[in-house]
Amino acid sequence: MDNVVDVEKNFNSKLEKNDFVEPKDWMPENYRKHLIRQISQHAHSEIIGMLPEGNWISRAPSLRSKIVLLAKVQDEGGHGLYLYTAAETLGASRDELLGALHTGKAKYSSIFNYPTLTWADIGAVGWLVDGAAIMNQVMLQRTSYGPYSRAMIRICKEESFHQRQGYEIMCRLCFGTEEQKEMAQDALNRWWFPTMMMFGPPDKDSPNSEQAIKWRIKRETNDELRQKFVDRTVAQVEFLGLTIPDKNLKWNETKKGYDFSEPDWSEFYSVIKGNGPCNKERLEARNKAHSDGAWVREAAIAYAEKKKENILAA
Ligand code: BYC
Repeated sequence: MDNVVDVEKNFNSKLEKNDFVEPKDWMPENYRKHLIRQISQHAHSEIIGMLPEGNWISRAPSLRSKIVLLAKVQDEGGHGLYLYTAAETLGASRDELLGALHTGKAKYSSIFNYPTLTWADIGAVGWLVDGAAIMNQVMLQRTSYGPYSRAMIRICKEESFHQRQGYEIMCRLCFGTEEQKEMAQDALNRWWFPTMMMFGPPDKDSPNSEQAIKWRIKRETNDELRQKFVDRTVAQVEFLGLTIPDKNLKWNETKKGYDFSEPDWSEFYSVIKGNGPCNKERLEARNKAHSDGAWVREAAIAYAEKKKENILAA
């Protein structure tokens, strides 16, 4: 058997060479725990993220928009499944992970604790929230853990479609009537700062970033990604003829990027502690969906057992 020094050397050399760490490879216990935390939070975000958008499936303004939204929400469920499966390769069980979500022990993205009040919010979520998610996930395609990276490659392809779905809604509203444009501006006003919070606290207050970068789990920091997001989004806002609700937003020629205001971090910490506008509602809906779906899980297990019996009997 390889000794500890050898396996650790092998692990470090994989990181140096930008090779993937795979489930059967030796890895430090804290690397494994860090990944389970991040991947499972990500999976929870995907399935909780189905709720604010699912809220509008029955009220979408046309058959076309209903079909597109339905497809998007189903994709999010699929993303959750890839990610739970990736976390399972690290030895965490699905029941354990879902248990932590359902009891409120596990975190999921702060953004999904805000309500979707109008159809324009569905546009803003697709455009801004999926846009921010892609910004983060593009770097995660190059994360050091193989199963997470592969899940991300597929997820990113689907997220690009989601971002366009949102931007298309915003275009229709902004080039429609005056009232529609006002609705779009109102949605932008409410979603801008919560979207900025999605990237996590500033680097100086981010306890996990430094180690995550060393292990190449994260390839860019929270602040770097937030800056990239703002720089890319401003032109999209200008095209729509809308205004970003930040009076400090200004092009900075020296840094070749925009200066902008920090979100209210006390609001962020309050939301992730469970005190956002919709935390309670989201957890109740998730718990209900889980218990309502118990018969499906039981039926799937019974079917798999029967199939196994038939194979053994053949
Ligand atoms: N919300 O040290 P930090 C999506 C927590 S959804 C809640 O910087 P890290 C989508 C953080 O967990 C996108 N909690 O942490 C789905 C940590 O707490 P713990 C989801 C947050 O991990 C449907 C503490 O704050 N994407 O795609 O280095 C429809 C300190 O933070 C948040 C992912 O999950 C937050 N916003 O960096 C549409 C991507 N931010 O665990 C779209 C994968 C921070 O120590 N995750 N916290 O108790 C990541 O890249 C990183 O985990 C984060 C945070 C950038 C989110």
